[in-house]
Amino acid sequence: MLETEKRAARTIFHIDLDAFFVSVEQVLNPALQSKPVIVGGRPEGRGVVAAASYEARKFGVHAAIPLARAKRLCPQAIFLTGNYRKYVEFSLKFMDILGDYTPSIQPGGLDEAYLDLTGCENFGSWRNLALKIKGRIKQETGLVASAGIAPCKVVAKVASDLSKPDGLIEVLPGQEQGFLAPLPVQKLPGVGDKTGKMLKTMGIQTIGQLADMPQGLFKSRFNEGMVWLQQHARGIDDSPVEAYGEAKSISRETTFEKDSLDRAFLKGNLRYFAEKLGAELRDSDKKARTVTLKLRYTDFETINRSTSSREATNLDDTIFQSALRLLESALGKKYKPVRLIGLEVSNFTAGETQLSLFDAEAKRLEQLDRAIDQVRDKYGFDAIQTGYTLELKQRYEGKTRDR
Ligand code: TTP
Ligand code: MG
Repeated sequence: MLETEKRAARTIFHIDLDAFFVSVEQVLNPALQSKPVIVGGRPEGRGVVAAASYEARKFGVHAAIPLARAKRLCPQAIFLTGNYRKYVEFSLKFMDILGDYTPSIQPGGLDEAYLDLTGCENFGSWRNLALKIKGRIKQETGLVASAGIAPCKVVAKVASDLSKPDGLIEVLPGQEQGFLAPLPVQKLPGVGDKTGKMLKTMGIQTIGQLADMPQGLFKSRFNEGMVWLQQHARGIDDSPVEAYGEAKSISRETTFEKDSLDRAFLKGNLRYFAEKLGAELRDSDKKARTVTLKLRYTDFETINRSTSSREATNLDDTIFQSALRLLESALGKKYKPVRLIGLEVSNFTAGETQLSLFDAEAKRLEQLDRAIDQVRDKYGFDAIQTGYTLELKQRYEGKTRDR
């Protein structure tokens, strides 16, 4: 093999926990094991299924179907409301285990991650390493993971998905396209119901047919931005394993429908902004040294107050505490209602170089915040509430505009 070819070949693992929310419930309450269990809420409610055990899946129950329908399909199922905090705790343990094998980890949610193991010393086969990781996950968390090994991310993900439950599939370099070809096109990440139906009307049912579609025809049906889909269908995906992208925005502000003097309400808004800004900083792997509070009073007087610290941060709570101190000193004994409140973080440093990264507690908090970001990215900001934002939500639902 030529030197350049050797360098180009990568080893990517995709590891995804089986029936994650349900499995956590089963670990915490072994009486639920081997039973049809559904997390999402009461079947008489209006919600949808978040997770279903494999026993429940035999009856046709799966994520995103209405709970009422799940109840009709599987009347004997045990329905649970679920608890995100517990899932986040298990997720942290899971990610900690993965972190023992490489720093190059890209979480795709609470229960899945890509690992780039290219160039890592491996004294056995990749397969044995994956089995070892699966074994540790089982032993240390009680959860079952499935794994895909491939030279690129998309193939690794399809492989782990196909191997479920408790599976492991390795796709060797050169076998990517052949592995994908016979699979239904819906197995390819990015092909949802809509694209799947559209492809079906064109007679395309397998990933192989999508890969072989003449380029002109593909371009006539899909816009230029979709070229990657056909590349993926051919097992080609050069995207690196990377945790975080570029941040776009660093400030948040809201004009109230009704001017307010209620400090708990103002604090709730700041907590919400601190969580949003913290998430954006973590997302772009940045930390900020300066926090600025903006207040506009009922008479349009506008003030900006800043505080800077030597140590940069991307933690929700650190940003929030700075904002609170600024709010207290800005309001003082003033009793002038506020019509606009805003928060900004600035004075960035790149995340890696910060001392706090070596501080175990700060790192743990950061991981927790990141895990919460993942759930919110997938299922909406409301999926997880802290005490402050919950109060804000209850007081103020639908009345604030956040830009
Ligand atoms: P998934 O990994 O998609 O599903 P899963 O872990 O339940 O099952 P498996 O991987 O074995 O197919 O999602 C992880 C968790 O995310 C899932 O346990 C619950 C949550 N989730 C939702 O809340 N709503 C959803 O629509 C989906 C798909 C997942
Ligand atoms: Mg899963």
